[in-house]
Amino acid sequence: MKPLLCAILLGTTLLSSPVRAEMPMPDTTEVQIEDLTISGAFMRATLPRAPVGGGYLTIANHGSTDDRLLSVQAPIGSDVQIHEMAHEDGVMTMRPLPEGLPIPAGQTVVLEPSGTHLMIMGLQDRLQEGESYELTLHFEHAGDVTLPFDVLALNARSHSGKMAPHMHEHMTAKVQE
Ligand SMILES: [Cu+2]
Repeated sequence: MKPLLCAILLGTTLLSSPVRAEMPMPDTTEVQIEDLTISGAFMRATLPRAPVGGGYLTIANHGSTDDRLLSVQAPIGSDVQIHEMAHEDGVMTMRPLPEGLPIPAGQTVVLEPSGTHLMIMGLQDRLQEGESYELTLHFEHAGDVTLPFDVLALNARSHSGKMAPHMHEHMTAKVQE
């Protein structure tokens, strides 16, 4: 529903020539870069010919300096946008954050279905459950980090199996809002 809405709103084209990077599931999806801990990264599987896919992760900033997720690159899309959800005339819509996503000092930012998310535009191939793709995140202060995003079920809500218990609690709380 939301990826479709996104496609309608933003209008994307399908590219041919699939470039697929299949790799074994990593032992852990928790990655540390400078003061940031990144965990629970996943994408949702897509239907055939879906032009966009959703990516989700949790970013904790343990430092005393605000950071910002400036941009993201994916090997399977023409572009990755950082989207936030907003109410407009009583309808939930998504819109890009052109200045990036703030990761305030001492806070944890959760990108999740129905919330802020990564939108992989111009998907070159269907995202199939069980695959994993490496996405590169560019942070203003922490720099660049490349980490695997496992492709989970079409309706997956979190990568809970690999998340720290307190993260899972946090996400559950958010989902119930
Ligand atoms: Cu979106």
